[in-house]
Amino acid sequence: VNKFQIIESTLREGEQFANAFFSTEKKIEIAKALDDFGVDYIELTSPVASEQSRRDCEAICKLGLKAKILTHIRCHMDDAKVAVETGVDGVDVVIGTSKFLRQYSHGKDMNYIAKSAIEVIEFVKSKGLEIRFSSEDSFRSDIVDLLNIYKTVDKIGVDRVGIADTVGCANPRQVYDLVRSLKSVVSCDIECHFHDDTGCAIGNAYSALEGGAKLIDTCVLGIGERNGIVPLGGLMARMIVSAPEYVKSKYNLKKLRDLETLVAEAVEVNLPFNNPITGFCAFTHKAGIHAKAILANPSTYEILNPADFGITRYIHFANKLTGWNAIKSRVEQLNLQLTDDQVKEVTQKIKQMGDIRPLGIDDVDSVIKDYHSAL
Ligand code: HCA
Ligand code: CU
Repeated sequence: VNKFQIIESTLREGEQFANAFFSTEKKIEIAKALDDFGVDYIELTSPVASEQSRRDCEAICKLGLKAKILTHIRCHMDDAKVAVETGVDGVDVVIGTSKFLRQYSHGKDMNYIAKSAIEVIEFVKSKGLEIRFSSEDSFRSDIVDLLNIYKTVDKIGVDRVGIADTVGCANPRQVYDLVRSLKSVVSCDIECHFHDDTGCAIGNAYSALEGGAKLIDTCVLGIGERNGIVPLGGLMARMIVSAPEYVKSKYNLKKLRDLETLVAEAVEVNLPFNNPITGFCAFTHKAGIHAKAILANPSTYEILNPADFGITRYIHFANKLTGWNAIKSRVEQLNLQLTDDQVKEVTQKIKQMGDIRPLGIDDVDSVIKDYHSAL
């Protein structure tokens, strides 16, 4: 779990998000922001997808970023020949192995898949580039077929093999089991790609790392095909708890909010209210009992420290669930002097008002000030 790496796919999987349309300038801006954040790899849309995709791929390769640049292609020599000319550091190759994809998508059998995989891998390696081989829809593929093809590509020297939960059907236990089985038959690194159709993407990513995978595919805000994949920020939240020193030293966490805002604006969505770390209320404490404990020691009700992400916590005191400790802290912020008994009395007035209607900060402040000046 400790030394995981990130393959950031906002500029590949993320382009498959319903709302995504990235201009060349926007892609460059996002690539630079991802690089500043410290992701290990940036994966780009296939250069054969469109003429613009090819030019953008070349342009991003020329930026001289610290992150390694990958492109993502079908397991086909036509694609591979174009990919190796773009200037990328490596190529991610994928082919469907489930019965669905073999029947309704490319119509090829496992022998054909193995043959074309070997041809493409040997070609990309001969150009001195990194190469990953992945099976699409791995969790609905025959396990014997899967392990055989991975064994074959491992023998000819791929850098990584990938598992993809293309339809988001997998659960954490299945992920753990598949990664363990795969680990017992290959010696290369294992990368995992999880869609979030059933809400398991981050949990699955964590299970994969526990099982011995090394790399996780992410997108900023989790954007991607349908409802997307593992979100970069959510994975950071999970991993800073599990491997705090590694995550804090490796990733520029204070840039997360700007990075998410950049992508949210580019694809015209809001930051989700319940987003880990950057959701508007992610560090807002409301109930009186919580507020009291947070004021005494934030760890009582916080597993993440907002300061690690350059964010401040907020004690929500303008509501009927408030308590006198939260109001006392507001009284101090207002620079007023009240005894504890007086604070308790004014708190009752605020709670009564909060039973009748939603309160704003102004409402609470004027109750406090009126009470104070009537003393
Ligand atoms: C798709 C392909 C993919 C590929 C994942 C990978 C998937 O758009 O269907 O290369 O590992 O989810 O299977 O994104
Ligand atoms: Cu995908």
